[in-house]
Formats: sequence, C-alpha cells, structure tokens
Amino acid sequence: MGVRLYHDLSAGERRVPRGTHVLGGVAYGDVAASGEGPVLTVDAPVLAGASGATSLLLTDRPGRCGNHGPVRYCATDELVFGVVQLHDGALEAATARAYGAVFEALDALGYPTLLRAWNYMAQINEVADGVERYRQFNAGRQAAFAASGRPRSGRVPAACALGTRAGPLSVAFLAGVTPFVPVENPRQVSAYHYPPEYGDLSPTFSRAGLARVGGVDALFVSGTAAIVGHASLHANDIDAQTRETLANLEAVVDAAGAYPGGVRHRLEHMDFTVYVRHAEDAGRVTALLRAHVGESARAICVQADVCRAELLVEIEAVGGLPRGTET
Ligand code: 3EB
Repeated sequence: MGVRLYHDLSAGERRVPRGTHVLGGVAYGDVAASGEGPVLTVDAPVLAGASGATSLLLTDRPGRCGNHGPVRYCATDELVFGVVQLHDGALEAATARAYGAVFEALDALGYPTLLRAWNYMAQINEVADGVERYRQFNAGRQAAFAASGRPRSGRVPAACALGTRAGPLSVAFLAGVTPFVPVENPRQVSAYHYPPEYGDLSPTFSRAGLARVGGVDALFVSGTAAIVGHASLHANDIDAQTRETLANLEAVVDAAGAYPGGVRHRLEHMDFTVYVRHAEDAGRVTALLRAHVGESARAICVQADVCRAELLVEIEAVGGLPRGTET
C-alpha cells in the first residue's frame, strides 16, 4: 500500500488529498482537532507565516485503527503509527510507562520494529527533584527499552525530543514488521554512547533510520543539532549552529547512502521540521536552510525548546516518501 508524506502548513481544518487516509501524524500550534487517525497535538507555536502545521503520513486505503491501553493507533499490513500522552508530574516514571505501553502495543499487534519516535514534553530544560527533565526522560526511556528486552544501542529508532509550552508527555511512533537499518553520523558520538556528563542514562536513538515504507526506501533523519563529537558548539550563535546542523544533516544522509544496496537520498529532496528555541531566529534558520537545500525546501518551523539548554536549533528530515498534494 502506498504511503505519502503530507506537510500541511495551513491552520484550521485539515484537508487531506481526496482518496487518501491519515495513518497518523503530528500537529503543531493552532490546528483544529479532528477525529480521524491518531494525530499528536503539540502545544508549540508555528512560525514563519503559518499559525498551525501538520505533518501526516497518508495511505491510499484506510488503516485499522484502535486503542491498546493508552496507545491510539492506525495500522496497515506493514506499518503502525500510534500516539500516547501521559501526565508527567514524575517524568521518568511517566516516560517508562509511555514507552512500556508502546512496546506492549507493538508486541500485541505484531509490529516488532520501532522505527521512529517523536517526543514532546513541557519544561524540558527545567530541573525537577534535582534532575533536568530531559535527563529524567532519558532514564525512563532507556529503562523501558531494557524492560521490553530491546537493545539500548545499535538498532534503536530515529527520534526527536523537544519542549512544549505546556501539556502532557506526548509520544508518537512509527513501527513496522521488518527490520530497518539504523544510521549513525561519523561527525558525532552516537547518542546512546554519550558520556555521563549529559546524564546518567544516555538517550536511546539513532541518527537516522533507513526503512522500506509503502514500497519505497524512506530515510527518517532524527532531530539534528550543532553537536560535534558529543559537544554542543557555537553557543549564542544561531547562524553558526544552523550551519553546523546542516553539515550534520549532510553527513547523516551521506552515511545512509553508503549502505550496500541502500538508496542515495539528497537533502535537496527532503522534507524538514525546524525547531527554534527563540521565535525571532525562525527567519535566519529558514533562510540558511533554503540557501543550502534550495528555495523550494518544504519546512515546518516550530518554536520549541531543544534538549540541551545551549542549543538554539534542531532540524529533522524525511526523505524518499512521495509527497501528498492537495486536490
Ligand atoms: C542530540 O543530538 C540533540 O533524545 O530522542 C536529537 C534527537 C536530540 C533526538 C532524543 C535528542 C533526541 O543529542 C538532541
């Protein structure tokens, strides 16, 4: 079954192309809720001209949708997209519960391979009970991977983790039945090998995942920032952080293309979600992105806190999926 990526930059009601169905997605800012498909609503303002934006995966036939515990999902024969939101007064425990629920759903439904996760939480850089909330999230996430018998390094999903203005811990995921190829960035220490200075338990994600989705070779590039080795670079310099981020994106896409039998993706043909810590940086970041990948670059731009306090920008990308267009 065909799968398409639909980046909708309009607020208000979603109008998906005729003859397509929402497998799931993420909605930012001011978007009207809709009953169809599991779409995670994220309380983060959309910038650069729009007041709301939605990133959806569309299928040409309706999926089988339902609930498993706190997880809402829609599935095709090869893929399942799901969302879970849990109140997170105690973020580490809430994260372990959320991921535990995701893994239970995947086991019950028969989709063993978690390919991509989107993570959002309020006050991501605040210290609560002596530990930064992002670090609590990492501890809960890693514990849940271990508890489900999944690896905590190597074959781990692509991901992103961002701060919202308010709201519960919110996780969306895409999983499948066949293995995917995890991709690392030669310029960066793997996040699952970050040293303890960034938290006692390291983040459980790959820099990207190559997967066969809807009959095409898709590349899901994780949230990418101005980190080289394991260090954040260019404090307080949005232009330099953006350029470093673009260099990292190029390096990941290159690394993905080096796999035998792998398809070469090009940044020029990918779809982006840009997260800026400060709304006033949106224009600079999107200008630098366009200068790098072309004026027709398709980017959703969102104001969100990034998971290290000194990072001002994070960019994620999807390649290979055909684009849904409005009819
Ligand atoms: C980094 O490279 C920046 O915790 O799931 C990027 C993508 C980041 C995913 C995650 C964090 C995550 O470490 C932050």
